[in-house]
This record gives sequence, C-alpha cells and structure tokens, in this order.
Amino acid sequence: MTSTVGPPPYYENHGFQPENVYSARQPGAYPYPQYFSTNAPPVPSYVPRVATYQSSRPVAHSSERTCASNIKKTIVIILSILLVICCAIAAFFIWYFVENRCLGSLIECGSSGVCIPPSQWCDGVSHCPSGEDETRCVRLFGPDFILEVYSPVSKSWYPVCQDDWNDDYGKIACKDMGYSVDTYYYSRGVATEVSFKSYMKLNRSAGNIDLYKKLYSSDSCASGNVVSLRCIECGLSIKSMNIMNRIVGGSGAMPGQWPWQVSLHMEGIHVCGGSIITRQWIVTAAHCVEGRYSDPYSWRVYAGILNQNEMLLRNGYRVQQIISHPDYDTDSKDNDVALMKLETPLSFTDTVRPVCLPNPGMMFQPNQQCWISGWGAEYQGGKTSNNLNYVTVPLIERSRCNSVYIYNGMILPTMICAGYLGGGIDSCQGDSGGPLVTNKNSVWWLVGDTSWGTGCASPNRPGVYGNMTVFTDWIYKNMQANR
Ligand code: 4AZ
Repeated sequence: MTSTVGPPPYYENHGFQPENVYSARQPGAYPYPQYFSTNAPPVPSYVPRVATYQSSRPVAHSSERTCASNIKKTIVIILSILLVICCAIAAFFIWYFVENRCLGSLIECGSSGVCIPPSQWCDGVSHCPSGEDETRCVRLFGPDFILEVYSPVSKSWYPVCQDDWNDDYGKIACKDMGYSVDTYYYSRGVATEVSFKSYMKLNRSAGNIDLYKKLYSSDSCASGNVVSLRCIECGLSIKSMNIMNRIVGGSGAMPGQWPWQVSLHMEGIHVCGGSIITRQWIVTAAHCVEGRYSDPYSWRVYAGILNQNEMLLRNGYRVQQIISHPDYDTDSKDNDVALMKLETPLSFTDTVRPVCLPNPGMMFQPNQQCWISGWGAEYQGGKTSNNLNYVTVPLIERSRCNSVYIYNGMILPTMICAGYLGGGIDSCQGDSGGPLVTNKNSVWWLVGDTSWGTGCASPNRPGVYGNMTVFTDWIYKNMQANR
C-alpha cells in the first residue's frame, strides 16, 4: 500500500546534558562563547584543592555528593527509558501509517485512513467518506457462478453482459472478492434460463480506467450471454462416488475422494476437521478454536493424508491467523464458523483441492443428499478414528428439526440439520469443523461445517451443521481484508 503521509516532524536530539560536566570540548565544535583563555589546551583543567576548615567534615560532604550523583544517575536512567519508549511509539506509528493503516480485520476506505469492519462492506449502506465500501461489490450468483455487480445508485445487483468481457476483467473481479489471481480459472459467456431486465455492460470507448468505472447499466446485451466467473477450480473430486455405508456407520475414504478435508492438530493430536476453500484458507467451526485453542501457532494442518498415524510422521502446515465469527455464541452454537489462514499456501494435487463455497441464490432442498467426512469417533464416547470415514446424510427441514420431539427450537437460521431420525448414522466427537457437502451441476459445494448434536447417531437427535450459505459474505469479506 502506498502512503500519502508526509515525512514525520524533525526534532534535533541533543540528548541529556547535565550542567557543565561536558563544558570543555573541542573549541570549534562548542557553539557558545568562551570566557576563558582560548590558548589553553582543550583538555579539562583541575584546580588543586587546599584543605580548609570544612574539610574536617569529609564524611558528610562525600555522602551529599554520592546522593547528588545517585539522583543524576536515576534521572539519566528515567530519561533513557522515556527515550526508548518514545522511539518504540514512533516506530509503531510509522509502521502503522506506512504498512497497515487499519487495525485488526478493519478495511480501509481507499487511502482515506478511515477504517470500517468487513460487515459494513457491500451492505447497501455507504459508510466510507467517498462511498468506496459500496463501489467495488461483486458476487457470484447461483450454481452457474453468474458474475453480478452491485449498483449503489439503484441499490441492486446486475449480471455482467459477456460483450467485450475478457479474463483480465475476470481476474480483477476475483481479486475484489478476496481470491488470489494465481488460482483464477475462467470467465465464460453463458445463456441464462431466466432473461434479465438489466445488465452491467462494459463501455468500450472508456480508456484505461478502473473496471467498475467502465461498467454502466443497460437494458440490452447483444450476445444475450452473461459472464460465468470461476475464481478457483473448486468442487472437483477425482474419485467417483462409492455410496457404501460404513464417522458413525460410515465407510473408509479413498485417496482424492474428499480432497478438501483437512485434519487440524494441536500438540500432535487430531482435534477437529476443516475444509480447504483456497490455497491459504480453511473453514472450520468456531468452537474448535475457542479459549486455549485460539492460538494460531499451536495448530498444524494436514491435507491430502487419510491416515492419522501417517500425519504424525509429517510436519503439517503452520497457521498464521485464526478468525472466529464475531457473533459466535458458545452456549447456543450460533454462528459456529471460523477461518484459519495458513502461513504457506497449499499446492493443489489430486488429493488436495478446494471445495466450492455456496453462491447466493443456491437452494438446497430438504432431503437433499449430502456427505459428511472426518476422523471423528465411530460410536458415542469412542476415540478418534485412524482413517478418514464418510457417509451420506439427507438434509432435514429446519421446521422439522426444531419440532418438540427433535431439537425443540434450538436450530437457529445459522444452523442446518442433516441425518436420520432413526439414528445409527451421524457425525461424532472429532468430526467438528469438517465438511457437509453436496454435489450439484457436477460440482461439490460446502453446505455446512460439523457443529453439534446431542450424542451421536441417537434416534431423533440428528447432526447439526453451520449453515454455510449465511456465512459466505463473512468469509469473502475476511478473505479480502486479510489478503
Ligand atoms: C463433536 O463434539 C460432535 N452427532 C460432532 C458432531 C456431533 C456431536 C458432537 C453430532 O465434535
């Protein structure tokens, strides 16, 4: 980031100058008039002392001198400490203004120095002095990843017409969503089933200006195609599904079957699961990183390994940052989601790949077939499994899951239930934070993160998962703010 701040004020530091202790200096360098002979050599001169009556009190005289010199020493020490503190404060402010003008996860409004929280970015209300928080708002809509741009003027989202669009613009839009340009996948024109009333179009004659200044709303789109934008090749699994049942009641996974699944270790022990969404970001549950688990440096992340024993022989990825949902509630498990940022990016392979975050406008049906995976216990009260297990679970409608005989109103809008009311198949201790996914349009989508449940696999006590659709805005804003 460039800085518009000018150089700091210059103060000449003369240091500490006690009385006349250093008064005899090189004559040329001393700035004050000299009242004594300039022919005298520039060395200190000592006047021989003559014993007087007062010298009969030598003890008292020396203790006064010791006391005075102690006071001087103390003053020197205090001033030195103050100087060090001032330098540290000055260094902090220089770093703050040059490197990172917004503290924590706040996002700066352009280069104005005004910082706002991610939740106020693209929320339809202008908070920045020049409205920057509402002018670069892009999203991918529905299962076809249709690129939409927000217009602060009409306060609505428009699809982008494919005419004159190219990959360079696609990369800018992906960057504005928080993705890194090196994972960019494609921009493609698609004919949509529904016809749109208005589009965002590129102004061909506009010069080399900002993408968003080139866009204008129009009722027509010559090609009739809108931009489908993929910022990362997500949701691909090389392994075709083998829907066998053996988590509680699950099957052992094959390499590459759930390539987004990671195991989160603390002090060499598997604690929770997580899902890869980009080379550097992992989605997990907020309850996995609570209290003493909130220190990023204690965690190691293992990707592409199915066996826990094998992980112990490897180093794992270090975690740089943990961001828990600010509205996570320990008691109700409301907003049970967190992000982990890896210190070094993952290399994607057949066994290490990201899952797709659900786009706004995607509907998951009640009873929709989903899959859970993890190293959690294979029965209530059991120990962590050595191998990655998975099982298929249908989604359960919220109203049904909230009924008196199931969870009696405990299922909040940030939660989603999945499993079997008859019991026998479920996620369990150790599966927390891991993925609940579904396959739609040949893409795997992250529907939820394993959160809680009463026991494991008991009748009328299905698994409860964080509802990813309501968290995606928060995830993108945090990825943007912590690039
Ligand atoms: C847990 O503690 C946990 N049966 C995960 C899932 C369920 C219960 C507990 C759901 O990690």
